[in-house]
Amino acid sequence: MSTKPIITHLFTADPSAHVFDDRIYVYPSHDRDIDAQATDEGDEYQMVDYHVFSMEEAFGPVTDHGCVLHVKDVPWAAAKMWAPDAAKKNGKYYFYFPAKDKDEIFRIGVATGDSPAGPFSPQPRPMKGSYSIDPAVFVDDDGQAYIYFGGIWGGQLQNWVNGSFDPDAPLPEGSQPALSCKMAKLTDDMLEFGEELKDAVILGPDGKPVSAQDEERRFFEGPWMHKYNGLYYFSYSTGTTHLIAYATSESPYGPFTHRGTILTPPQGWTTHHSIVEYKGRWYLFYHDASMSGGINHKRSVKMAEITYNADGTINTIDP
Ligand code: FUB
Repeated sequence: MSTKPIITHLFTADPSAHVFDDRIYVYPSHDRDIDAQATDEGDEYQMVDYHVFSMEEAFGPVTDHGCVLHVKDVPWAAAKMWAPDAAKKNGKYYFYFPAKDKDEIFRIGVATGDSPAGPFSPQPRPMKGSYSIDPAVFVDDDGQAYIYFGGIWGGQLQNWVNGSFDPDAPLPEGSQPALSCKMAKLTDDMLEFGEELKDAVILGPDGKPVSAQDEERRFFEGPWMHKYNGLYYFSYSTGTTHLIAYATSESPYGPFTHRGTILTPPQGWTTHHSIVEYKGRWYLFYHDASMSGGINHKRSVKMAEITYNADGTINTIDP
């Protein structure tokens, strides 16, 4: 496993990796090299644009394709261009990103392009009914695309439990069921939710939805979906316990049974990942704050190979 950042000329985080046209493309957040005060709302993460990166060989040289989208080009967005993702359908590329709108509410936008390396042109409005952060789009073998998204605390997921934005909504506590990541099919044109949003429920060892106090298993932010041997793997950050955990299901809708930890805490507060298959091997992309000496909002993307056991469990990586 490599312990070095794969991108060293910029600070980058939240890497979403995909194989398009026989190359690995990485769609990360672009952390800024600025001084900023950390808050529970994540006010230190003041990103304004995105770059796309690609590589021909795992752990090989990385090409920076430059800035592919800037907040000033998105009519509805004002700030905090956080963790993005990308997808391909019918030869077109779709770039999904969260940003705060002019009322300081997170929404999810889509931008489209003809190349996986961008640039991407944003839709004039965010996805209808979208909120919170960290979109992850999974295209199943039959071509149907699904979006998973959400993040608690600064990601505002807790502010939407009654269908509209409530700035004072409390988080569930103790033995109450934890908040779930949201998910839905996408429309055929990939631009909107194709059905009512649903909960991606995670079940604990007792077969019941995990509770808010189960901070080693409950969803915090940074969802990802991949399929291995016909099984759907839903993985995510546990936030306060800094793990990348995973849970599996026979269906992209879940419920997902918690199976373990993919990545133990890296340096820095946040942890965020993606998983991709390339040339028959599976890779984890993640970030840490080692290149900045531990500054939480100056992170760097890394990669590692992951391996599966015969029972479908993933061997834990200790960064
Ligand atoms: O990069 C900003 C936020 O930090 C992301 O949206 C979260 O997943 C966390 O990594």
